[in-house]
Amino acid sequence: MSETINWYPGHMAKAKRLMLEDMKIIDVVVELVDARIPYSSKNPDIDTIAKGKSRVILLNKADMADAAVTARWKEYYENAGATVAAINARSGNGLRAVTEAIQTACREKIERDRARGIQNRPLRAMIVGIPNVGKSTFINSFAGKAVAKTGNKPGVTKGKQWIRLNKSVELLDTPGILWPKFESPEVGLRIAWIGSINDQILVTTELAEKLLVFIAGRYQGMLSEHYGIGETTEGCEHPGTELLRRIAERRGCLMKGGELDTERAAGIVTDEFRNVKIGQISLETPEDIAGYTAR
Ligand SMILES: Nc1nc2c(ncn2[C@@H]2O[C@H](COP(=O)(O)OP(=O)(O)OP(=O)(O)O)[C@@H](O)[C@H]2O)c(=O)[nH]1
Ligand SMILES: [Mg+2]
Repeated sequence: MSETINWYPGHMAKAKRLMLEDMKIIDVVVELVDARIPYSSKNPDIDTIAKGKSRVILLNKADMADAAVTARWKEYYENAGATVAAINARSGNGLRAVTEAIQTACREKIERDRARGIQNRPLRAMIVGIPNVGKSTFINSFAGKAVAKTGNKPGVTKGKQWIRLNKSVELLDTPGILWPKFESPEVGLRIAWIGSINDQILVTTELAEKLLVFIAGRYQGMLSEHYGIGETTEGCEHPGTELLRRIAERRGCLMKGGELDTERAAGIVTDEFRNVKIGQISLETPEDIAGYTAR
């Protein structure tokens, strides 16, 4: 992995062009971000694409994040004037608030229609977000049936797809897109941690080591509780490597010659983090992004 992770294949540039074209017939843009990284998973390009449109921000996968931090993010975006809801698209938790959020965001438009004598024209919502954030899962839960394809890896949805929810709302599912250049290595790192960048282009051990250092620093006691390892790395030149080695030892990750298989341990850490086995972890707070461009 180079200093800055970058992943912007051609199909994402194309998807972005198509989204711009569709914007003409869209009433509201529903933006899904990952509740564990509500800033880093928010595509700055959407601000340009959705210019002038009503917006709703959904903090998805709230079940995986630290609830106290999610509450602060909700407040953060509300203070910035957005309509926000924290949800779990998989279980359907929080979805009832979404209908209301969409109606609130579209209130002006509904009133305009009414003034012109247009009645019951369905609201058209475009569902956008980075790869693997849960767009298709959200659509299925919201629709109450499996209409969109989902999967736990980035790039499942290939083209756009309209889904008619009921008489009053139509949804457009879109492929997940990233942007050409992440503003900092941290943003790229966080997006990689949650699994929105194809793992094949990343170095698992480096990602896992950095994740362990983050968790040991911010969620003290969590690693020792889950892995039964000591967390102090005072005096260690490479704290992340040290933590990963301790986990490899505890989990019996050994290579043929008896050496520690840290690559296998890194795979375990990544999987267990992404399956919320280690704990509910938020990877950034509003303070962490102070000094970054607002979005
Ligand atoms: N725990 C949890 N898992 C979720 C939630 N929402 C989605 N997922 C899981 O996240 C993975 C990705 O979901 P998708 O709906 O395919 O994501 P997508 O945004 O459509 O992804 P692309 O089409 O690749 O851009 C799946 O394994 C879902 O089951 C949630 O709220 N909580
Ligand atoms: Mg999808």
